[in-house]
Amino acid sequence: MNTFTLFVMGPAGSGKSSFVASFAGWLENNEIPYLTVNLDPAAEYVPYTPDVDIRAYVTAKQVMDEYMLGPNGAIIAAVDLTLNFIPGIQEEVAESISEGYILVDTPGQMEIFAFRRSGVEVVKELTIGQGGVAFIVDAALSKSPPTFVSQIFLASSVYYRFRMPQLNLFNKVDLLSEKELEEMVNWVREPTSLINGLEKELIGEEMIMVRGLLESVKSFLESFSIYFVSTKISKGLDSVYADLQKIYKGGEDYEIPDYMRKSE
Ligand SMILES: Nc1nc2c(ncn2[C@@H]2O[C@H](COP(=O)(O)OP(=O)(O)O)[C@@H](O)[C@H]2O)c(=O)[nH]1
Ligand SMILES: [Mg+2]
Repeated sequence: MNTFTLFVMGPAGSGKSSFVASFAGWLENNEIPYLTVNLDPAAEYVPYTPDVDIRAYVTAKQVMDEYMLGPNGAIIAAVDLTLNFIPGIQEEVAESISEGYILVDTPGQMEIFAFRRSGVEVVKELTIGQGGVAFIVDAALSKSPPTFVSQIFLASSVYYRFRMPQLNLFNKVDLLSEKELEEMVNWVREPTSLINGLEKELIGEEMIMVRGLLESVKSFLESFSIYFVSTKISKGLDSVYADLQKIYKGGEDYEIPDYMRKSE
């Protein structure tokens, strides 16, 4: 089937739902067929109208009342319960789209989705046609070398979990000064500058512990696609959309190493 299922993942509040809304708007303007799927059972508000919605099957609130769980336990249980509703969701999706994009918005708390077995199962079952991940983090929380590196670790852990083509977006660049953004862009272009910045903050033993890890950050930065965007002011999104289109058009013949290369 000529569809591209894009799973939008990232920490709570990084802008996953905003990205889905913004990409859906772009697809609409470009007359490219798409379908939006909300998989967040705890969402109270989403900035688009989901075509398929897990909340029609289960909500965190229902689970909280029914099983007398607290908010975190309820979200975990609701995400695990999602597996039971996969056939229904698959049917809804298949009935509504035969080509174009399936944009899947994932639960607010990424660890509940990305790092639990149910999340991996859901992704496997709901990938129709080509699959991919848009991993979104908050650029305003990544301004120093240590915080930037921790986001890269998060991105790589998601990559190793799902092993799908992954675009990594630093969102909310509208909250950065020009100088802060320039510095971040430079860390990606010249990972050595990031490593040097980090080394300055580390002392003796810490340095020995992380030296090997820094090498892996460097290779991640050298081989993965990283974008600096703002869904709020629609900045930097064109190259994300263009690269997604390349993956979509390439279909199954598209070789993973190619589309994971850094875009210049
Ligand atoms: N300043 C700024 N705020 C943003 C941007 N994208 C999203 N937000 C805000 O960040 C908050 C969380 O966004 P949301 O899309 O709900 O995040 P999610 O939890 O990852 O789905 C909301 O208040 C959004 O309005 C952006 O590019 N810039
Ligand atoms: Mg959301």
